[in-house]
Amino acid sequence: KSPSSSPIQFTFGLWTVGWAAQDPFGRATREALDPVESVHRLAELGASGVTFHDDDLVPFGSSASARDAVIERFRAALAETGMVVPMVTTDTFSHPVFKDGALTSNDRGVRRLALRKVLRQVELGASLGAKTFVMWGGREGAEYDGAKDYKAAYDRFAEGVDSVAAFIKERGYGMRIALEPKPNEPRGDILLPTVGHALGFIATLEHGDIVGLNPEVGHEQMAGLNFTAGIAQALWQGKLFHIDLNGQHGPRFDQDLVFGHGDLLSAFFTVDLLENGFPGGGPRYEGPRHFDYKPSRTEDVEGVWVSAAANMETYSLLAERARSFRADPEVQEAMQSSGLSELAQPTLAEGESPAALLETAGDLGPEIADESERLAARGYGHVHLNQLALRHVLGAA
Ligand code: GLT
Ligand code: MN
Ligand code: MN
Ligand code: MN
Repeated sequence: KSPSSSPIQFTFGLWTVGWAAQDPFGRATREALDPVESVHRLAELGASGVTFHDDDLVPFGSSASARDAVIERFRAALAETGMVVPMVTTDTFSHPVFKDGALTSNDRGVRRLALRKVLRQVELGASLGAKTFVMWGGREGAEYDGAKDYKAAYDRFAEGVDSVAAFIKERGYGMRIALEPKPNEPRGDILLPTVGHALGFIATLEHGDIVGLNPEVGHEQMAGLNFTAGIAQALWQGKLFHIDLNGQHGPRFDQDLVFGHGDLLSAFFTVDLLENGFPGGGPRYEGPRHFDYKPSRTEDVEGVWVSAAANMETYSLLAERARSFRADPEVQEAMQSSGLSELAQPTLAEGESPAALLETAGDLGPEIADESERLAARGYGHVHLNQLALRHVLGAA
């Protein structure tokens, strides 16, 4: 049961354990970590890979030779530990130059600089074997509706993402882009605030075939949305390219808690979907189980590693609970009476047209009232099914 004996592929952003815990009200409570040390410590804890922003690894503004040296040392740590880099991303939000956005800044010079920064990180990611390129538009947005031409902003956002996608294809990197939605923070309102907005946006792109999503638990919950339902739709549309797992207590500032330390039952159903798939089969998530959390400001450096391990332990425990849930005959019976398998059946019969349904299925007058009465009498037993889930989560089944 220990995380290190688990076959599940766990990955962490270097910026997660490496967060020095500065917040808007106070300075850092910990020293910055050496990325090489993070690689070693995470490997010892049982993780299989790390992810990073350009500036997490190579300090912003480094010379070419300094950059090469840092990358060389990092590659050696990867080789020594067997850790992989399945995803990389770009910091287009920290430097003051991005205060009005990166790919959607009102200033064209900023947009061109941002695009260069992103493309250079695509090159580095490809050289390290990354298969996913995350784009989180944290500064793409506004505080005031009058300060942004939203139509032009979406034009520029689409131009930016399509340019990166075209570059990836041209170079033959075989990489896919994963957009990460977030409703607000650091901007008052961020463009592509939710999974749904992002899916709609991707459908308009020229190179949308290699663009999907990197949904984060807390970001959907900040918008009051159901994370499991959101990733389920992304999966259904073949767009769940990557995932950011963490914890959040509903709509408030971004908490980035340990996975499962927010809404535990929601975390259970997320793991159940990721590990066991849809009850009736369908597309599965094959990517790494990636944690994007922040070790709380109260923790010292040892607490950082305790919290990193907690993410993997929680996921593994829930994966085990989700297995026992699906295998329980009582659960299977409850799923049956809930009608889960009936939903897989197409509503129209094979070859039946909507017009034929209208003609043959009977009168819509008094008869539909009787028919509806009969259908409405059914109890679905969804509460019983949910209670069984809760018993499994609590280890009481
Ligand atoms: C930043 C943000 C995260 C994103 C990262 C990728 S950066 O920490 O809060 O949600 O996933 O850019
Ligand atoms: Mn977050
Ligand atoms: Mn994230
Ligand atoms: Mn984050």
